[in-house]
Order: sequence, then C-alpha cells, then structure tokens
Amino acid sequence: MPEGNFNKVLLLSMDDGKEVVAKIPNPNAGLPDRVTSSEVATMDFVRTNLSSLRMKLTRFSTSKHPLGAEFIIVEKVPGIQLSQVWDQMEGLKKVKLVEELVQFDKRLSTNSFHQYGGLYYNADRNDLNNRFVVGPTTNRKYFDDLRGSLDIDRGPWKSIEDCLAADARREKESIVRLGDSPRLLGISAPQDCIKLPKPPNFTRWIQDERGRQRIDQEKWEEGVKILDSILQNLGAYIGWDGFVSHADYNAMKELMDHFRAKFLENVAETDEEREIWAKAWPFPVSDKTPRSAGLALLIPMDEVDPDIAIRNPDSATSKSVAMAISLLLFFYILLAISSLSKALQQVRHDSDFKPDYILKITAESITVACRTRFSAVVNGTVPGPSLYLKENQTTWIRVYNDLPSDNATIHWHGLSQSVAPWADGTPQASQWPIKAQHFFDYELRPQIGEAGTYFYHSHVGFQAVSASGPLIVEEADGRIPYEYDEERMLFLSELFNNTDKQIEQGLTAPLAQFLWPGESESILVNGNGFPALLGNETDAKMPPEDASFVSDAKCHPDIIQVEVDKTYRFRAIGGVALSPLVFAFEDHDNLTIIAADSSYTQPTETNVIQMAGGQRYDFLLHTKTQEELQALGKTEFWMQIETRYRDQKDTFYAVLSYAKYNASTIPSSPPARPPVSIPYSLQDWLEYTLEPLTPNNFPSTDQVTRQVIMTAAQLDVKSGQYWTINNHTWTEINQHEGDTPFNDTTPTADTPYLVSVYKEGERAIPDYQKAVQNNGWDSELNVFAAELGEVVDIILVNEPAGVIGGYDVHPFHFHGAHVWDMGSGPGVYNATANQERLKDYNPIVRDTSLLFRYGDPYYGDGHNYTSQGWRAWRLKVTDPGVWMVHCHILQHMVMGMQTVWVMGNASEITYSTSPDLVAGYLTYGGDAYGNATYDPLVTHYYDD
Ligand SMILES: [Cu+2]
Repeated sequence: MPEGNFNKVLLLSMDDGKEVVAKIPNPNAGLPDRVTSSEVATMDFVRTNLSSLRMKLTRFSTSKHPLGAEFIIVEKVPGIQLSQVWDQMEGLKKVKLVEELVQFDKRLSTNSFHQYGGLYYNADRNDLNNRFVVGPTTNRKYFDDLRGSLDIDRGPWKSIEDCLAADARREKESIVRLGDSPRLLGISAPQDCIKLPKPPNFTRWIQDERGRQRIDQEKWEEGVKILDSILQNLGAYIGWDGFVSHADYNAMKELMDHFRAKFLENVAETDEEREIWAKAWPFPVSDKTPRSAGLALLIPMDEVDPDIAIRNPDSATSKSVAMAISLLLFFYILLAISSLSKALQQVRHDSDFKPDYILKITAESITVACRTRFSAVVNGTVPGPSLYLKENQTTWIRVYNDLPSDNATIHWHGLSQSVAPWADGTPQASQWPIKAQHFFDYELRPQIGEAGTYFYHSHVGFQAVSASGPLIVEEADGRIPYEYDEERMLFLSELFNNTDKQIEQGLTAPLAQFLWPGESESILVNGNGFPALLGNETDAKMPPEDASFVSDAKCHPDIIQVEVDKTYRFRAIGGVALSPLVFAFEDHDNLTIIAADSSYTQPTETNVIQMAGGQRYDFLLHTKTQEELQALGKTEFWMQIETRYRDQKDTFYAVLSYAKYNASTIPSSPPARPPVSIPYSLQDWLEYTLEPLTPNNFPSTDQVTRQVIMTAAQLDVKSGQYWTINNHTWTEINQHEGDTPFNDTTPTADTPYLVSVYKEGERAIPDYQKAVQNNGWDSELNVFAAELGEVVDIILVNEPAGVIGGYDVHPFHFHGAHVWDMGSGPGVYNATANQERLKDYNPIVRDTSLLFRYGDPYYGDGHNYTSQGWRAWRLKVTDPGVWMVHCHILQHMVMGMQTVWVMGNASEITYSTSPDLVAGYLTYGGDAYGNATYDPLVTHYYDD
C-alpha cells in the first residue's frame, strides 16, 4: 500500500502481535468520503474476482469517524516486494508470475459495466447480483486546482461521448469560474472513458504469433519515431501530454495543418497510400473534414460538443483548449500502419550508377584578386559550384579526390545528417578520409524543415580556405515562407598568400619555429577580391612564396546585378577561413533578415550584417525605384566589407549594380573614402533579437539534464602554440591523445570513432557515467559523451585570465542537429540571469555562433584583458552518431581547437546493423571508396 502524496499510511501493531495497515486520505486525494468509499468497493471487487489474492479488509469508515477522518484498515499481508527479488528470479519463475498477473487482468476484464465512472457498493445491500455499481468519478482531474469546488458533471456517464463532453465542460467551467486555470487538464483520459481492450492470452502464443508480435513492435517503434518527429516539428508539444497554451492555440492549429500536408507528401506515393495515412493522422484537421472518430486524440474543445462552444470568439478563453494524446490508442493506430523500416542495402556503384553531382577536388594555381595561389579547389573554381538539394529527397554526390597525395573529404556544413552515418565528412571522426586518387559517394537527404542556406567544404587541414561552395536546400513543397522576386548569392571567402601546406606547417611547428600565416590578403565575394592586390607585396605579413602577381582584367569587384523595384533574397555564406566580418550597402540600409544559418526567422530589420566563418544569413533587400535612382544620380552602389576583431581592420568592396554589366562601367579603383560607417563593436548585434519563424520546441530549463563547460584558451608551450578547449586539442592527424592536454608532435591517424563503434560495439563508446563526473568528457577517448534524449546546456567560455598566450574570437560550429542559441555576453555566465532574459524571448536554433572577446581587440598590449566572455547553447541530443564541435577558424582548427561528441550507444549509432554490412567503410581506402579501376560497394541508407 503506497504512502505518498495522497495518503497517510500507518502500520499499527496490536497487543496480540497482529499488524494492520491504516490509510487516511490527504485533502488533495479528492472528496475524502467518496474516494474512500470507492476504494473500499474497488478492493472488495478485486478480491471477489481474484480469490487467490490475500487481502483482508478489517474495517473502514467512509464518513467522518469520531477520530476525525475517513480511514481504511486492512490486515498486513506478510511478504516482500517483488522489486526486491525480481533481478534474482529465474526466468521460468518470472514467466509463471507474469502469467498469473495476466490471469488477474483477464478475470477482471470479463466483468463489464454499462457506465463510466468510479466503482461503489450498491446502496441496496440486499441485491446480491449487483453488489457493485458505477457512480461519480474520483479522478483527480475533477478536483485538482480548486475544481472540487465547482458544481460540475462528475458522472457516471453512459457513453464515451458523454465522458469526453464532461471533460471539456469541466475545463470550460474551470476557466470561466477559476480564471486562467493554472494547469489545463486533458480531455480523453483512457482510464475514465475508454474500455481497455482485452489483453492477449500470453500463455498460448505460438511461434507465428511471436513473429507477428515482433513486427508489430518494430512498427510501433517506427511509429513512435514518426510521431516524435511530428511533435518536434510542431515545436510545442513536449512529452506525451500534448497541451498547448491558450496563446499558441491558433498558431498550433495552422502548424499542424502545415505538417500534416508535409507529412502526407513525404510518406505517401499513391493516392491510396495518402488516404490510408490521412486516416492514421491522429490529430484533428481544422477544416473539419470527416475523420474516424476513434482516431481523434487531440480534440479541440469546440469539436467535442457544439453546445459548449464558447460564445465570444475573440476572448482569450475561446482559444483555450485542452488537448490530450492517448498513448494507448496510438499504439493501436500504429499497429495498423504499414511498415516503414529502412532498407539498408549495399549497391555496387558501377557505370550504371549516376550521381546527382560530381565534385572533383584538384590542386591548381588559381588567380583571384590579381594574385595566383596554389590551392585545393572544387571543379576548378573558387568558390566551387552551387549545389541544389531538396528536402526529403536523396541526393548522391560523388567526390573525387584528385589531389596528388593529400587526403580530402567534404563536409556538408549545417546539414543535420541524422541517418546516413558516413556522410558528415569529418576525417577520423565519422569516416576514413578519401585517399588521393580515390572517390567517395556521399548520400544526402535533408529533412523536412531543413530548407535553407548551407555550404560545403573540405574538412582536411587548411583546404577549406578554397575547396568550398554554396549548398542550397529547397522546400519539398516549393512553398517558401517569404515572398521575393529573385535570389543572389554572397559567398564570402578569403585569400592567403601562403599555400595550405606552408600554413599548416607553420602553425604546427614547435614554438621556436611557429609561423603565423598573417591576416588574409583579401575578402572575396563570390570569388572576386577588391581592391585588387598590388604586385608590391611588402605589406604582406609573410613572404608570399607561392603567390605571384598577375595583371589582367579579372581584378574587378564582384558585380551584384539587380533591377529596379524588386525584392531580392540574398544568401550570405561565411566561407571565410579566419576573419569575422561585417558588411553593408551604400544607400541601401533596408535589409530584412529572414534566416540565420539555415533556419527561417521572424523578419528582422538591420542595416548591417555581421558574420564569421561557418555562419549564414539570408536577408531581403528591396531595390530602389527608377525615381529614387534618378534622385541619387547613380546606378552603382558599393557593398562594403570590413574585417572585425582581428589585428587589422581592412576594407573590401563589391558592387551592387543597376546598370548592365560592361567593362567600361566597372570601377577600377575603390572609393576614396568608405561610403558607409560601420561601428567596430557589434558584439551584441541581434543577440536576444532573432526569433524563429515558427515555434522551434525550445526545451525549458527544467528539462535540462546537465551543463557542460567548454573553455577556449590559447596555450604556448615549447612543443608549439595550441588553441585548446578545456586544455585539450583534437585534430584529424592527432586525435586520440587520451589525457595529454594538447597534441604531441608525432602525427598519428587513429581509427575514426564511427568505424570503431561499428567494429567494437559498446567497447568503443565513451564511459558515460565517468564522463558525466568529468564535465562530460571521456579522457580515454578524448571525446564528449551524451545519451539520446538528454538536454545539455553547453556554456562556451572565452577565458583570458591566467593563460599564457592570446585571446581571440571563435565562431563555434556544431555538427549534427542544431542547438538553441541562448545568447552571449561579457563576464561570467550566470544561468539565472540568462534564464530571466529568455523569459520573453524564444532562441533560434543554429549551427555556428560567435564566442566574442570583450577586452581590447588588439594584440600586443600586454594581454590586458579584463573580461572573459561566454555563449550559451542548449543541445537536445536526438541524433545518434559521432559529431564534431569546433572553432570554425581554420588556423585554430589546425592548432587543435576541435572536439568530438559521441551521442548514443553503439546500437543506436549503428542502427543495430552488423559490421559486415558496412565492411567497405571500416578501412582506409576500403571497398566503399572507388578509384579509376574499382567500382565501390556503397551502402544505401535511404530507399530512393
Ligand atoms: Cu577559434
């Protein structure tokens, strides 16, 4: 007999040694006399039906006894709790016990009643055929939060409909009488209104039935996943209770319709399938199309019973609704759904296989901004070609590594990659890199809701400075939430004098030989740098050994061609290696941000964009009218770009041109003075301002399971200069350094974590318990550990104090699922103060955000940094896999500022597949990697 919130339980020892248990209801249990009466009757009912049950009611009082309370006294049954012996019990004994319990259930379920409500004794004690009757409910929903004081229908009810209607009326009445109810209580509770189906007879299962049961189980699991993804997308339903606030109701209904349409489009290929899925859709359809009554689990109040529809449609209460999901009913619906299990299959990619895109990484001398540089490039250009993917559609991209000897990979920056495990492109983390002269087929399938602006780049060494390009994901249904006429790309990247090799060698040399490659020579817009660089390179920080001056017509600014009176969607991509930057347009300060990274935001006005490596912003710009142009007397306007928070403050340009492009109109020199004045310090630009366009399911603070601190600092020691996270480093050539605080100088290339997980199973998974005691970090594997379902606050800290070395700004990038960006600030992070700021602000999700420094922006001042800075992220661990978290400054990456997160256990990460299914991925240059004479054997993770 449990003692808890609702009862006081006392063990009484009598003089004769007998022991009895006395139970007294607490006031919150409901009406004490009714609760007690019903409990006594229910106990009697159970005992009558289950003669083997040892339970002897000694005495009870259902009205206030002279001792002052209702009570129940039962004899204490000797024995111990099952939970204490369960683990030690033999299997066969357990089976017998379960069979016995099932028999209990079976006997109880053979009784049927004609009404719904609580169980009581028949007042007519002489009617021995009907000792028990159904009376008013004792369910606490009818009593909690002062509802007990209301004069409402508490049953018994003759039908499910009556029961549901009473539920709805109760909520309406409590809102009207009690004000904004502190807690909405759900309608449609199965224990009140729905007869439980009879349990199957477990004792007579035959092999065939077991097989079917297993399939049902798999379907159910698949169904729960689908449901979970729908709920995730809706953004407001947390857990299974399914309540939404009054204020969100209309928006939620709209969203629900939107996702229903998307859902049907995704799952159904034929009209017939569509119809089946539409029937299975468990939520109400707001256009009141007929639906199967049994499936209406989320029931807006006005659909339950027209006569209780609330009169004033504008009042806040009219929006109020209590919605509930019945997990039980879902179970049965999902059993009816056709199997969706993923068909993992191996396919030989021979000449019949046609990838959707082919990217060839080569090493070439290319010319930008009047300089030539020996660079790794994609398809011969900087930036590489733009890729267009579609939500919910599989795209195969073949990447040839045509470099003479170096490894290469491609990372699809910002794509969540939740399913195809080898496709994230992180060498030594999620895949063996592509050997020189080999190719690898990447399988990408953006999910619904992922439409937006991304980019791709190599994840090896310094290659991403030039081997990168735009990646756009288009909406599956073509419905873009913002209207505009045309799109323009702004791919921002950088030019360095030295080659990747020189830069990597200089950055990883022992401290005495350490060589900083200098600031970037130019910020490029769509591959064009302006002003053109001079032949005289005395300004350059380093001898530009491989850069040589060329003089030709290519040295012009990027021309962004626009027409009058049109709305353009700009997709600005931070493909820079090093410099955070800001940009603005001369005479065009009407920029409207509509997306950050790849997620749509509420429209937000600004006159300047600040971004760093790895970030993206989409914004709308409405161009001038003919009259406005005439008034201004010109048709060309500068786009002005300045680097930020670096040693130098440089200014670069592109041109927004209304005139038709022709050689004579292109400016040959930059403006005498920068036309736009952009503030230097923009550390609080759009912080706590950008909000998601649709609710994004921001987990509340009480869902947070733990906090992980990631402290960024520089470390100068004899063996080299490092950028560290919590005093540790990780790079693709030196990643498993265990407890060593930073990488040593002997490169190793250990097995990628994901490969180890396939090969060794749970042994390759970090020790979660130990890691949690150690700020989330497993020292053996040099990785962070997380379990699926966790909500983790990650606090990035920029720590200048006590560090020998520099202090810098870091754009931190999160692979896999995006994180909620809970803002940033100077000083020490204060969770309470920040939660206060989040009360009226819904953070956006993103994959890259800036950890600022707030001290003196320049080096060489004796490191007089007075204040550290922080940024707070909230991570919901949903995607099993191996995901990197790192600073996106390529120099810092080369110097070790990278970490790996392992999320989930081995079976979750491998989707319970066996290593033989993916053998070709488990070795460097394995069968999943093709070359000129070998067709790779590739695993397909998606059906189409
Ligand atoms: Cu950094």
